[in-house]
Amino acid sequence: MAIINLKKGEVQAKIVYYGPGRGGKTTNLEYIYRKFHDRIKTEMVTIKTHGDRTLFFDFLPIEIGKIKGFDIRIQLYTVPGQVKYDATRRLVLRGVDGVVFVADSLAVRRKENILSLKNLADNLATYKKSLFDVPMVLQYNKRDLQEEGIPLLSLEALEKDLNTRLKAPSFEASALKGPNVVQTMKRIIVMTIDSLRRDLT
Ligand SMILES: Nc1nc2c(ncn2[C@@H]2O[C@H](COP(=O)(O)OP(=O)(O)OP(=O)(O)O)[C@@H](O)[C@H]2O)c(=O)[nH]1
Ligand SMILES: [Mg+2]
Repeated sequence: MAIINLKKGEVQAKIVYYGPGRGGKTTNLEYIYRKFHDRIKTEMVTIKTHGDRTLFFDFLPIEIGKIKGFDIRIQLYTVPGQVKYDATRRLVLRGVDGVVFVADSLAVRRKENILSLKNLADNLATYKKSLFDVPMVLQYNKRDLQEEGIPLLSLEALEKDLNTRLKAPSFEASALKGPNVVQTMKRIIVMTIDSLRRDLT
């Protein structure tokens, strides 16, 4: 839940990166952390990893300055994507204001993307929310692997599988190399703040 302090003119919003295991959620936050180092006052918090698998969550707070007179603080989180950590995913989703769904473009991960989006819908439902009322951006990650000749899902296939009903803004990205990582984040921040503003008025 966003924390809105009218007296101090502060808004704090929670954005969660969700998606299948190994899809690149943690890599998104690592890229953002490197890129905006000067604006991020604390270290990126990575709570428990085994190898590069997230076991609990990552947390990255950023201050993005003023929008309409309000100081905006954004907290970025990632969930652990592995199927077995469902209880943790649900916990991290508590009070979410916006979601980035990071899909894995690898052709072999098609089913995992679809199941993870379904899992997001189920977990939002436990908080009486739906995919359709939480601001959401889709990111089709790992597009850089195209150059390596690795079979990827086409943009059309990803849109058909994941975005036919949602019709959310979507970005082809590479969390590893950087294209569209910041654009993804900016879009979800704008959508989230817009939706909070609507709630405020
Ligand atoms: N080539 C390429 N590799 C990527 C990209 N994004 C992530 N990876 C790699 O994919 C692996 C998994 O990335 P993570 O960011 O740890 O994935 P995650 O979604 O956080 O995974 P969980 O924590 O298990 O849910 C790592 O080896 C990353 O380096 C990308 O855009 N391109
Ligand atoms: Mg991770």
